[in-house]
Amino acid sequence: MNPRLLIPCLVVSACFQGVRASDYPIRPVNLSQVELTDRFWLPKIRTLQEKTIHYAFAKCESEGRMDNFVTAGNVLRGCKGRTRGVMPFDDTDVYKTMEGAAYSLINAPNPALENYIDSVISLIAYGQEPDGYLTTWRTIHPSVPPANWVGKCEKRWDNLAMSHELYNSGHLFEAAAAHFWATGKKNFLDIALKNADLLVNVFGDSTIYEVPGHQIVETGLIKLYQITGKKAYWQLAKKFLDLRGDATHRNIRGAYSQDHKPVVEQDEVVGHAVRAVYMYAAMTDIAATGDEAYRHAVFNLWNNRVEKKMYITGGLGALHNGEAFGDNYELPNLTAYSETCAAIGGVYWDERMFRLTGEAKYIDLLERTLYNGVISGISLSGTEFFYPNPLESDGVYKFNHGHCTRAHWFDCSCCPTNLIRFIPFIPNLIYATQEDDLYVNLFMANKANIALKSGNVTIEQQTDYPYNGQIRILVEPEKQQAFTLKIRIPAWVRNEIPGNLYAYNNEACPPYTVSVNGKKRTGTLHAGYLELARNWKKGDVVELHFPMAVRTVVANEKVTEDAGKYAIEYGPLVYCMEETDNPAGFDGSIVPQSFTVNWKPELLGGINRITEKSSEREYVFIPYHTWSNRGAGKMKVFLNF
Ligand code: FUB
Ligand code: ZN
Repeated sequence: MNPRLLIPCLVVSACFQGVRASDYPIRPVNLSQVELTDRFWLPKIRTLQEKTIHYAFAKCESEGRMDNFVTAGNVLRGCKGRTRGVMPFDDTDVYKTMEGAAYSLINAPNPALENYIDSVISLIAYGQEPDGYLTTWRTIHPSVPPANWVGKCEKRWDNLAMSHELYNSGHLFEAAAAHFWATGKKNFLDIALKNADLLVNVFGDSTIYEVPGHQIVETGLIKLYQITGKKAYWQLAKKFLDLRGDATHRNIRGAYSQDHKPVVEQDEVVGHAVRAVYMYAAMTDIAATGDEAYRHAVFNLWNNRVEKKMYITGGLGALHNGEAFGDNYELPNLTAYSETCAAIGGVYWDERMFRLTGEAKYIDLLERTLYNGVISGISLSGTEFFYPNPLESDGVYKFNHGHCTRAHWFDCSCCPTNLIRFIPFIPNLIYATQEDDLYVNLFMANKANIALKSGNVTIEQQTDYPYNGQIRILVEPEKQQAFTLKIRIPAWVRNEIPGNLYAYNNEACPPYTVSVNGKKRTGTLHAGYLELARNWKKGDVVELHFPMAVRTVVANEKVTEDAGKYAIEYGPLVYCMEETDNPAGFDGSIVPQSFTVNWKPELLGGINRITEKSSEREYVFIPYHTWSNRGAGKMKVFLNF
């Protein structure tokens, strides 16, 4: 970090508020209430806090992303200047890093980082036009975009398909909302509100019918509405959504832009994958306000995603060409795009679908994506990244934007900064509440203070999940109180995978067990949850045992790419085979006969290594998310029978 950027900080009051109660029936338990102690997740979050955030801010400085705000401010004050960087959305890398840094402050207070963020906020304010407009490259020189593909943007909003002006606004809103929730300070939020008010004035009641080129302004506006209660923000978000596919007012752009028909009629996930999932998340926000047409559409879209277009890792978007979804069942392995940002967007969407419905299947998919297709995007060191996340590598093809292994950064660094934005937010996904129902959605060691209608309760999880399936939940209500603990019994424990695209095909995991204070409990699941309703008292203990077994998985026969192949899973983790562990016999068939699981604390940060000993040789498998931490080489998830 550059000390030149440091300015004195104001007093912090952590006031993480979450969303308005009225939007969704179920509320998340905010990460400010959760103290993580987990052996799997805490080191990842710490690495991000201690290394990745600083690394990304330094990149934003050295590559001119910070300077662009200063140059824009100078131009506004009569100087001349030119944009540094190559993307019209370079501003968003600053915003996304700020968002992750803000979330990180909640559980890891860091005055130096907070001062630094404040100094960046002052730069951003300096580069904002007096009426609230904020896209630095256009302020600096509207006819000189940072890349030729952006095209002419002499007038504001004239070329929304390419200019990324509204994408810049969207990430600004998301980051400013996070910063306000994390710190209680309004300095960043004020910049965002000024920009949002400009958008409302320009697009609100106007006859401009164009839609954002890259969605995210919609969820960003809704977050500002959740903070301020200003309905105009919500209305503009809905207007942007409703305008898609509206052929009466303009030339619609087609399926690539999710603009081929009205969103409420869309039933297939199509086009640019990141834009699509951000849009489906926003549509779910609208559905949560009681709009039946939106509700119907998000169910259809989600079903299409899990039944026809999802990688086993939860990854989304099969094609490099256009960073887009392929046709139904088109899921190549070697050339899979599966962009890290799309997986993160998928998690944001799933979390909303859960809060809309209370159904565990959305968290089942969220978990699959989180443990596989999201964290594959970042190296164990925290400073190397995947943009695409293929399911196979020949060790030669440069799938990762010019690299055949992880890269330190990209000209378009959307994925590294999206990981920064998302990973510190993960503790927000563990629990949720609805009156006196307490959902336990994810399993990681932590202690949380949770407010229920009947009173406050402390929940402590002791577990080594996903290394094993043993979980102890200590329940400490303030007083003896009646509530229902809704424990998600993961799909993998029930020998199921959401959608019918993939299926387990070897011997099932043994049945799970649950006990309360040592007494075995059984019961039918409701929407994927085991419901434990009782008068809870201090010292109550719930013990879960989810037996893990090495499972083989086959894809639906319509996925031609995976015909005659199988993948390996253990608990929530998808496994893969890397050449470095298997220098001989990598390309041959492997008969899945007998697997052994061994805990290897020294390998890849600590993993359960799986071996299969066929008659000829031993094969070694590692968790998919840990591949490519030992240099370039071949890798595959799907193996030949
Ligand atoms: O256009 C902004 C971001 O860059 C997209 O979300 C990514 O897919 C990459 O194209
Ligand atoms: Zn990306």
